Amino acid sequence: MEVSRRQFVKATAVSLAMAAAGMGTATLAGCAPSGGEGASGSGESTFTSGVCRFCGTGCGVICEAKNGRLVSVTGDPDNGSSRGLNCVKGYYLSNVLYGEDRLTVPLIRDDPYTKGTDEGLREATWEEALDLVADKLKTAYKNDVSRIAFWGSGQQPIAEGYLTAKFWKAGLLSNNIDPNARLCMASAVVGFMNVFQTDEPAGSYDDLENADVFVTWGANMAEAHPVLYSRLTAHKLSGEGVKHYDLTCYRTRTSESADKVLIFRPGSDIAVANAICNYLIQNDLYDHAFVEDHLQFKQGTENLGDAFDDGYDKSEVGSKVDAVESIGFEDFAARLEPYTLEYASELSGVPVDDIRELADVFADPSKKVMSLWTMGVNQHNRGTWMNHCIYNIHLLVGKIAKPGNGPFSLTGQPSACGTAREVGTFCHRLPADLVVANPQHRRFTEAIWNLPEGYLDPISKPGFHTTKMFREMSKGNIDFMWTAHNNWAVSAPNLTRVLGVDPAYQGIYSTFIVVDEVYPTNSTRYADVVLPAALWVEREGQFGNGERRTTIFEKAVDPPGEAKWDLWILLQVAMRVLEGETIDGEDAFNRLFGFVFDKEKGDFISDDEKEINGLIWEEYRTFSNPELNERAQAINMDADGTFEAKLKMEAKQLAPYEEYRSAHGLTWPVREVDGKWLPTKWRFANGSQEEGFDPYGVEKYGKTGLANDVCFYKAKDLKPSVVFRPYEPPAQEPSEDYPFWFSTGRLLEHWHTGSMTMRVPELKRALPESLLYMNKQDCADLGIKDGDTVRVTSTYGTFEINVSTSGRVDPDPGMTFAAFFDEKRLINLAVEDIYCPLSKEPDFKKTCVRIEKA
Ligand SMILES: Nc1nc2c(c(=O)[nH]1)N[C@H]1C(S)=C(S)[C@@H](COP(=O)(O)OP(=O)(O)OC[C@H]3O[C@@H](n4cnc5c(=O)[nH]c(N)nc54)[C@H](O)[C@@H]3O)O[C@H]1N2
Ligand SMILES: Nc1nc2c(c(=O)[nH]1)N[C@H]1C(S)=C(S)[C@@H](COP(=O)(O)OP(=O)(O)OC[C@H]3O[C@@H](n4cnc5c(=O)[nH]c(N)nc54)[C@H](O)[C@@H]3O)O[C@H]1N2
Ligand code: SF4
Ligand SMILES: [Mo]
Repeated sequence: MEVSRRQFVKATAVSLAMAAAGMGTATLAGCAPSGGEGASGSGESTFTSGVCRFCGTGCGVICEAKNGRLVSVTGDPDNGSSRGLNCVKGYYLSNVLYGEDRLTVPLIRDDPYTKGTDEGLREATWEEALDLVADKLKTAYKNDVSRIAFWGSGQQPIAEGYLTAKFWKAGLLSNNIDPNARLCMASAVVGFMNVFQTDEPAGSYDDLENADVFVTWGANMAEAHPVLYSRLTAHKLSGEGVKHYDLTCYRTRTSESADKVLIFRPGSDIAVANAICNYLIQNDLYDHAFVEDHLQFKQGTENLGDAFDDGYDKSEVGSKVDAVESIGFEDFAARLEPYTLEYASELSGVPVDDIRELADVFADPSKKVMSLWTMGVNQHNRGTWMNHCIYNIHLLVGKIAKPGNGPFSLTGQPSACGTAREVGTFCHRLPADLVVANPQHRRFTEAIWNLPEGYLDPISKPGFHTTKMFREMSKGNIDFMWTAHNNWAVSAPNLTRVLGVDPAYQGIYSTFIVVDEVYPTNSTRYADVVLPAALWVEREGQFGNGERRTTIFEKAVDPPGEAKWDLWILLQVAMRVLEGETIDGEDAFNRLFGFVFDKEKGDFISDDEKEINGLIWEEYRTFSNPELNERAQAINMDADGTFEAKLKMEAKQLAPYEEYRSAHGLTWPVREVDGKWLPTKWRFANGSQEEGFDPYGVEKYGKTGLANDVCFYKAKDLKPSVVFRPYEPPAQEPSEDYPFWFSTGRLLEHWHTGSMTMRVPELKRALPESLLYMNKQDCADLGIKDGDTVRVTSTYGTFEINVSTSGRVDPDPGMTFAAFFDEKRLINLAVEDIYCPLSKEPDFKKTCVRIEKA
């Protein structure tokens, strides 16, 4: 036993050391091939397949359990997204389950004024806790349905997110449900919908082995998508002249392996992208045939000002931020003209020659280019616009939807795509790409949910998006808030306001807050009821990753103590809240959830979680495969003229549940060819399904012979939109009082708020606290040494943190960075909650601060 455990520790120590050492090439990103041996012992090992709990890379894993305990997690070579690799977080996944202070019994707070302290929570039975939660929810929703809210997550498994949305939207007729993905992917989503009228990237991770040039536009892949980064660097090292340009606001580990690092002033990325487009047009370097065959041009509302909720959305400009009008190619070119290389250089600080070099890369027809971006682009006061700007470049040169050629928006969370985006846990969405504001979309949803026509009409207006939800809570306008799979009391912007540190906003004390959690967190410190949840493979679930791959994680072990599957918790509450309610004379709960949950028994209809998940999947799948549902087929998809273009649900087919298990994950659209369910790697690229291409455009529209042999079959008029978006400045810029940029994000060892990874001793030791990374000269000017504690203050709030000039994040003068994994340093007390007016995603990257020695 000791020997193999030692071997395991040794193997993982190597990858951890690589991670901690801050080095930047493939294996050094902290990636290792399938890893350690399990702890041995007398019991038999059982092996289950799954997908990592952490980032949107979605690495496949094999879990080994012994004597009821998860003993090892290794890379799954059969998973197409990761091919056997895991990073250091994946390597330590089994330990994430076994922190000493797992929540194992429900907790109730009797005195709301103990919120925010370590006192006040007492143990309770499930019966008492569920009755209390249901009673509070029922009273609140009967009283005023606009005063309840659910805050979900891109870490919610698909089936759980689907039924949560169904309960909230159909059970309670409330749209006040939004996921943490609003803080993360919302700008990417709105960008996709505006440009292609369908969400999620056309390409796949296989582009990483097919590109000649990589451009990262605000993505620290070495820390945040380490396995994808190792595929990128491995391809770069293959000796085929592959290049990488890293556009960033500060040097990171990702910059270390780049051929060229272009450091730009925060927010000036739009000017750089526009200058590239302008250069391509002025020098006649764009793809004429592609422009002619595939593109339409637009411009939208401009001069958007600064968005945050108290008033902005209803203001004159706020109410028309989505408006666009068609323009001609010439108009588009004319709008771009001011964006000379010199002007962009002046705004961004990037040398003219560097911008030209990058533009020439896009112009070169012999180079396949893959653009990658994450939160630098999305968490941006013009985040949706910057997504547009990247598409504009790729579309002008036709470098899209072909192996190695792709604008690839990286997903952060394991199921931000699969759950938040695909099943409709946003306040404005329904499952699949449907939206609540569209009556035909509601009819279609009613058909699948077996609801009478018009039942969902009371929800025809979107509910509160995340920032509004928390701002309304802080004002005392939310009576009941339920959160799961997130830790908002650390991750939400402007915590000074949310947590009631600002005496003007004390709503948190009057809101009844329910938190489903696995560990005590800062959010549970503010909860009135804490419900202990099963963690990851303590139940079966599914995640949908950044390349549209849906993967099942199988149950490997039982949850500890009385901890329960989140779905069980949801349905127990739903059963109690909907007691006595009917739909068309039928019991409402049975109508909505009877297919999986037996009210008489007070539990699922079966103990087999595979069966329960399969049943939910099959219902959800009918949204994309309407041929499976007669009622759905009867809905006239063309009734409002836009529905057909928007919907074409069959274009996003999903396979039967068990296919995902046997395939270890499949990328949608998954189509049946000769009895086999085949995934798609390159959406819109005409070609055979067997080879991972997408025959749908040709089958449906007979569109062949167009430039690059692609068909954007979801786009209106089959043409994606190139939308002109001007440079507009960040909400705050450095001033005498607040002279530093404060940018925030993550580092390899820790996941988000650290609630899981800070409980893994090896990961905690490797990076025990969050540090403020600063430029050495700035430190010298302020008389600060490494390790000194400083006070960081913005117009929003203030916190203390220790300083580092180690260079792991290496900012130029005037720039600073910290990660948000450390509950003891609540950096979001000072982070602004100004958001992109189109996507409502907050800008976590550009708060201005002053720094003083504490
Ligand atoms: N280790 C680890 N990995 C993770 C996570 C984690 O918590 N830990 N979380 C996952 C999640 S949910 C997410 S969303 C991803 C995030 O992944 P990333 O977005 O890669 O990581 P961040 O640290 O948030 O952002 C850093 C990047 O933002 C850029 N940036 C800052 N300001 C600007 C700007 O004005 N414009 C542009 N274009 N770029 C700018 C910086 O240059 C830098 O490249 O990571 C995922 N992976
Ligand atoms: N300053 C700053 N703030 C940011 C960002 C930033 O870049 N800078 N990025 C934003 C982004 S992109 C994101 S995605 C968010 C992420 O922010 P959050 O999602 O709020 O943070 P997490 O730590 O991922 O919270 C997930 C919680 O779920 C718990 N958990 C784990 N498994 C389960 C389970 O099965 N059931 C239940 N009920 N709970 C479980 C974990 O213990 C953990 O506390 O943060 C945002 N906040
Ligand atoms: S954290 Fe991301 S890169 Fe690391 S193993 Fe998990 S999914 Fe893969
Ligand atoms: Mo995220």
